Amino acid sequence: MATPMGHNAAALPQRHRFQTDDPRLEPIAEKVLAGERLSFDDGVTLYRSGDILAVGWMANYVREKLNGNIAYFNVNRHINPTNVCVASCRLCAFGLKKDAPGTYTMALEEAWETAATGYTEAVTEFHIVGGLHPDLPLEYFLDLVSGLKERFPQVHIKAFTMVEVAFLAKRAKLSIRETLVKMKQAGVDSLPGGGAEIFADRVRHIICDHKIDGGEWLETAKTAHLLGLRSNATMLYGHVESDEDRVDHLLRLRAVQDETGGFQTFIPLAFHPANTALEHIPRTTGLLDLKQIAVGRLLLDNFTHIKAYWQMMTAKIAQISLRFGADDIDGTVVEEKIYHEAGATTPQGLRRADLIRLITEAGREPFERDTLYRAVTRSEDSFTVAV
Ligand code: V47
Repeated sequence: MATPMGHNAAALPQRHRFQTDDPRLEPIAEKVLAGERLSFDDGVTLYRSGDILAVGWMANYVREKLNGNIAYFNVNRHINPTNVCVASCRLCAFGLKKDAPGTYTMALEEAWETAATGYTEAVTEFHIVGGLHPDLPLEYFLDLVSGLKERFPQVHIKAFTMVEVAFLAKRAKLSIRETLVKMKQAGVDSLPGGGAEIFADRVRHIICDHKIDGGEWLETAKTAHLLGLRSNATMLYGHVESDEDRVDHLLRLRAVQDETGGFQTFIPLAFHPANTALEHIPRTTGLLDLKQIAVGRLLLDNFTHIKAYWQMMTAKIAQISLRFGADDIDGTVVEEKIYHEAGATTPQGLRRADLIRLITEAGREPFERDTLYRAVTRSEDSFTVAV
């Protein structure tokens, strides 16, 4: 699958002034400057180094080589059709058991109305994910998507994590491939990157025991890619995982990307402990958040984009991360629920102008993209996507 680049006009002169007080980073920097692939041990060394500026410098070097001075954003809306979930993931504050107080499930009309709210900003993407509902059949989700396509034909539908796909396939007694084919026919254009968490079994048993395992997540992603559906990939960090677990996760993503080329963006997600069964774990620090972006950029040499999801890491850290390896800060989002149930204090949405200010102030060039990283050009309230 070709990566939609080609608008890399703002290439910057590369700076070759690597400096560090950590001698273990010297051989890694040599590899980075020579464009060589980093190893498992290099990844662990990067995580363990205290020289965040040197790690960030290397990541920024790669980021500018791939994406010049551009920083991407989009105008999107999240829709979470239900918070009812059969899984009891310790990491999650969003999903609830069917009969618990506070559950909701949108009727189709309600989901379509939610999509229309705030549409005046000319949304180019609906991001749709939700709980694993025991009673909602695959048809509900197919009708939800085809109804959205009918009403908003120009909006890209990025829907259903690999975990939801696998769950719905099982319920419908279909293969993963058959389920994805039906989703694609209904109007799903790509898949979000959620549910990956950390692939290592030891960690999955603790934080999300009821989800598909890491191998199944990767196989589902591969199947989607082979059907021509691109997807994102995430990693949830800052809970019970080790540096080795993080590196293992990144290298397993890199291996699939070598095979399919179907991942668009890597998005590290900081664990938010409030209201979860892991509430005793402290929140991640700004330093770890930046390190995560940088190490992701350095190890995932076959991913074009690294996203600093501002909702998760705060707009302040997302802005700084544009100099630590990130080239994308996600979108307007409009109505985030998953992180806000888990104690996020960021606003539930930002306006287009806010995103542009964050990027410009970081000395980057704002580039409004659609989900496939094509340019969106606007005139007053209409917009077109340049293909
Ligand atoms: O899969 C759930 C994570 C993910 C918590 O693809 C939590 O463009 C932290 O995947 N603390 C959903 N994280 C969000 C997601 C995403 C977000 C933005 C863009 C894209 C994309 C994907 O959030 C879940 C899980 O990994 N999550 N609960 C929590 N308490």
